[in-house]
Amino acid sequence: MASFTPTQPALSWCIVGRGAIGLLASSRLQLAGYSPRLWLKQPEDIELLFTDLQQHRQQLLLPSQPCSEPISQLLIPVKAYDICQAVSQLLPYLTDTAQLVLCHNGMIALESILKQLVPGQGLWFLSTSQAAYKPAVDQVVHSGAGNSYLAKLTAPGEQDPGIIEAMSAALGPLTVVADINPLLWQKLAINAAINPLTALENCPNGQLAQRRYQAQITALVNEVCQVASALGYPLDSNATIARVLQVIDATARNYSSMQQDVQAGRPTEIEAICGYICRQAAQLQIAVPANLHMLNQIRVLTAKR
Ligand code: KPL
Repeated sequence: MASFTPTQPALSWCIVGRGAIGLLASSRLQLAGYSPRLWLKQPEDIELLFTDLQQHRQQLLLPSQPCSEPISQLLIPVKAYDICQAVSQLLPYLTDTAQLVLCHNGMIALESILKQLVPGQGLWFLSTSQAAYKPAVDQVVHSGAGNSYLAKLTAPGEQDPGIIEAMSAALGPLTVVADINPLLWQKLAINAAINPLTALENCPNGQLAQRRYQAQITALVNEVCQVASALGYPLDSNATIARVLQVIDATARNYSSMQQDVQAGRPTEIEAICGYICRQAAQLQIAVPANLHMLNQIRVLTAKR
């Protein structure tokens, strides 16, 4: 079992929560020589069985972040609806030059986070298609090879190369981009097409390759492309549908995060995905019936549970 030894501040990372992507990132960081520490509701060190893409299993010990130590590098791979609370809770522990990396599905109001930071602190966004799941609370499996995109949302700074290197180790292969918005809209289209449908059908992503889902997927994606384009992020419908089908194929045996949330009785990210699309569309006076239908269906399904 790999054990924790305190190292240089540049190698220490605080990771929020115990979600599958956070545990994947923590495991990969530790195996690359970093010192990841978990920020949990109930602080405890976690013994974790990590299975990598080659089915190689390793037992790791992930320590919890001590409240007494300031945090200079923070990865926040939590659900969209938990981010603001997580940031507010961690603010008192952040150094004046702390770097925060958000990583979530859907869209949130970033302004509310930006205005809580002091000028030396940096905010980043990482969008990933790496797939992971937790077969048990103390296990994480890296189940699908994806890639990640990273953008800095605040002004460039001295620590940037270190952050890029760490995030490559955590969730790479990594591409650094200047503007994350076009990628966020593409990811939003993928999540709007796959997540609610798989949650409603209670099926793995691969089932959506069947012909009977084609019309719904096309309608969902067309609407997202229309809204994105109206907001200044041109998104081609055919190319985006092709990308959705690629993701369905590449993650055929995986269950989407929303399917897993619904099955586990957890809140879903529907408000940050179809809800966000509907709100933007309403302001632009664009009709998005397919996304509205998904939003309402998931609301009904989760209210029942
Ligand atoms: O991001 C995903 C999710 O499940 O949230 C996809 C890409 C749909 C993979 O399952």
